[in-house]
Amino acid sequence: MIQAQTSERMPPAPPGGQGHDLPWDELAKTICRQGIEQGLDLVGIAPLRTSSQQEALRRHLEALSARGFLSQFLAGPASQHVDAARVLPSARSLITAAVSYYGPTPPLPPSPPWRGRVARYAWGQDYHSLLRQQLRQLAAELRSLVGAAGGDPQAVQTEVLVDSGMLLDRDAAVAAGLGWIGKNGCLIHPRYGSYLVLGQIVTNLPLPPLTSPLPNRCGSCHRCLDACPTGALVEPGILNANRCLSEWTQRKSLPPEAIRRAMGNMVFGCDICQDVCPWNRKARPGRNTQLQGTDPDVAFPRLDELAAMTGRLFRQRWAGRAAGWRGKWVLARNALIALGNMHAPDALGLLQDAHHHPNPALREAAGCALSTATQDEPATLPPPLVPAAKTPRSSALAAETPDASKSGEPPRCPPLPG
Ligand code: B12
Ligand code: SF4
Ligand code: SF4
Repeated sequence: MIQAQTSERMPPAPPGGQGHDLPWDELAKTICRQGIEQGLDLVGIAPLRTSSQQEALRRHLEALSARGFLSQFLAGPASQHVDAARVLPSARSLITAAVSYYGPTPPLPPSPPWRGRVARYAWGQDYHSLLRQQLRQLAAELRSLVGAAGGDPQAVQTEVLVDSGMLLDRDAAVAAGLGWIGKNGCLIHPRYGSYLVLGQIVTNLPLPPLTSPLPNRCGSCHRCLDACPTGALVEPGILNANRCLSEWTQRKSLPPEAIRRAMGNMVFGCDICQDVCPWNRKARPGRNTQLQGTDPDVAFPRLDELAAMTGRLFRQRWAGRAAGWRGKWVLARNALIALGNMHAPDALGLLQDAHHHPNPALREAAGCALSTATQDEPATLPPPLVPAAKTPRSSALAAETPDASKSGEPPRCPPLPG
């Protein structure tokens, strides 16, 4: 739990403002409380990285880049992602927030018809719009608070970031004491687990941090490293995005065969390294129920429908969710791959039709899926979702998880180039 601690009064005032005497400590506590009242699950204040910390992160990112581990979705040079002043030149602190998308799992419909699997963070409403809206509201509250404390609200500068191509949201969340980076690379909070989405407000107010960073509590556990079907978690906390199923289900280029096989029935994102994590087994559900999907046709979509999706179905079901951002063809392509992996006999006709589809990406995927479906044994599917468990928190890390990696070991990919 985040606990407020006393800190020094922080001079100087925001540039151009009149508020050099403002009680920054009080303001920091009040704004965090207001964020919680407004519906955010966790709110904290992060100091800006010092120049030596920036340098360390830049070197870390460059080393990952040199190993080919960075995501295609993190564009731009490493230096772009380390310095908040590139986003807001007057930046003095970050208000960081997390919202949980954890909730009940919709019932898995019987299969066939063949069902795919979508990562949990895409089951509900698109988190970007919800979190941005909540953070903008919080930024407006901040202005009012400064005004009420005798400062100049006009001098308050803010930039809201959610999943931006600029700063790293996990980095800010760690610095604000919202959690630690687990061996699966995700930010984990002791109560909420890791099914969290993150955002931040960069501001010119010198707000002091209210808590220190949390210690890493992974202990000797390594379930996520063992469960990842592609070996993408190359070291604790280090992800090779070039091997990650989440990355490949979102790229527009066709995944290599080893990745396609490892996808099993996954059609968007991947939750395996989170589903096996003991910290998620007793995670507290989030308060923003809009982020928790209840529709089994979204969490476990019919693959035949997805593969032959109309524009109308895409707009109705997917466009307002995180799974829609790469467009209709990427989801349809993933559904074709999944149908091939599942050796669905009644899907062969659909794959053959798709092999003549006007879209070359779908033609190519259908060709590959046909060859998988007709030549090989069915792919072992990734472990099923681990239900919210009864393991007591105190012994969660020590207890053995009765997860599916025991009953059906997921396939490991042969080495990939790079
Ligand atoms: C590109 C991207 C991806 C890529 C690559 C992810 C990666 N780990 O490299 C792909 C598509 C694979 C991906 C997958 C997922 N993502 Co994503 N992704 C992003 C994005 C846009 C950038 C992240 C990135 O590339 N960072 C670079 C890597 C190297 O750093 P990092 O992971 O951010 O974390 C830190 C560690 O590397 C740490 N560190 C570790 N060792 C060391 C050593 C030194 C010396 C230093 C200085 C630092 C350091 O430093 C970094 C900062 O603290 C962020 C949004 C954002 N703008 O931050 C979301 C984000 C990280 N993703 C998010 C989510 C929800 C997911 C998925 C769970 C979605 C899913 N179910 O499929 C998976 C999780 C996969 C996993 N195990 O990490 C959330 C994270 C939630 C959480 N609890 O952590 C974010 C923050 C989006 C959001 N705003 O909520 N994602
Ligand atoms: S388990 Fe899935 S999301 Fe996690 S690192 Fe492996 S492939 Fe990526
Ligand atoms: S599965 Fe275990 S090692 Fe992996 S993030 Fe969770 S606690 Fe840490």
